[in-house]
Amino acid sequence: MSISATPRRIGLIGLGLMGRPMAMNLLKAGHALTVWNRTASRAQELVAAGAKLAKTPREAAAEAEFLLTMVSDPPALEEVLWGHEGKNDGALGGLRAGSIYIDSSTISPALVRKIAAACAERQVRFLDAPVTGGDWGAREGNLVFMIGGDEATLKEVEPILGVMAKKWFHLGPNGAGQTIKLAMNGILALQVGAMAEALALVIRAGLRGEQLIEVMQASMARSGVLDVKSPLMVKGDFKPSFPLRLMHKDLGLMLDLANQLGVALPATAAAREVYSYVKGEAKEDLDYSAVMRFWKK
Ligand code: NA7
Repeated sequence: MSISATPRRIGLIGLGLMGRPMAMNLLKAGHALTVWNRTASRAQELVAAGAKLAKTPREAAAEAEFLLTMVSDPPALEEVLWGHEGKNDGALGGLRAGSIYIDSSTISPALVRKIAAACAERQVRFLDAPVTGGDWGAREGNLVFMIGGDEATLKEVEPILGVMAKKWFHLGPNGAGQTIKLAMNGILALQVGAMAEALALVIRAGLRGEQLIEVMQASMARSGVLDVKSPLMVKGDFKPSFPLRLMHKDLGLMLDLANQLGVALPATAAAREVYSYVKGEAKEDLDYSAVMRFWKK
């Protein structure tokens, strides 16, 4: 879905694994980009490529026609948006009436609604727009956005999304994007967790993990995520593409939402226990496929 873009003034907050390559693609497409990151040194490469570095989230938002945020979790986003007491440094305070704010962090639908209300007070249009595709998708401009919010606003941001994504879905009002994203990550966590369990069994039985992978790839059990993750799980290569700490966060957000809605998710709850254990034991940042380590004790 690549669309050629007229240069726009864009602010981008959050230069982690995902935000950095997304920002680089926006710069390469010719947009005027102002970035802010809590750890300023992570902006070096982008500044060298032409981005302006803001001193505060508020400053990153102040000139922006479009503001994007890509931070780790709900507390991080609240800090960035509402700022620190007495400092007047939050991004919301900087946003101009008429601008569009797009959040691509994975957060709760409840926080989405709080942000939507704060934006409405300021005549700012807001989309929840979490993504899937990992850091590879972010680098290649191949992300998939899941959008909640007004359809006419989405139309306006499509030229910008087209720089970062191959596809996007309009899923309903604010919160719909996050709800679908949490449900999808629940499936990924369970699939990878199930693969880890099956590999543990096969290997303990004296067979090779590769045998299970080969058969699975020729069967109905085949899936994109398992094609990518299972060979790395057998090798024990857990370099983070989607960090386990973030998958653990998403399982928590999914269970909170299920609790609010009165839906029982027993398999998700069990999976979260396993991810919690591995997260607690890990000394370094690992990919979520490291859930495999639960069976390597
Ligand atoms: P990363 O690589 O962990 O990056 C997280 C970003 O969030 C990074 O820029 C962090 O800044 C920033 N962050 C974290 N806590 C805060 C606080 N308290 N205040 C301001 N900024 C903060 O995550 P990804 O890029 O892989 O993922 C981003 C989102 O997409 C996440 O919701 C995923 O679930 C999906 P730092 O550089 O550490 O100073």
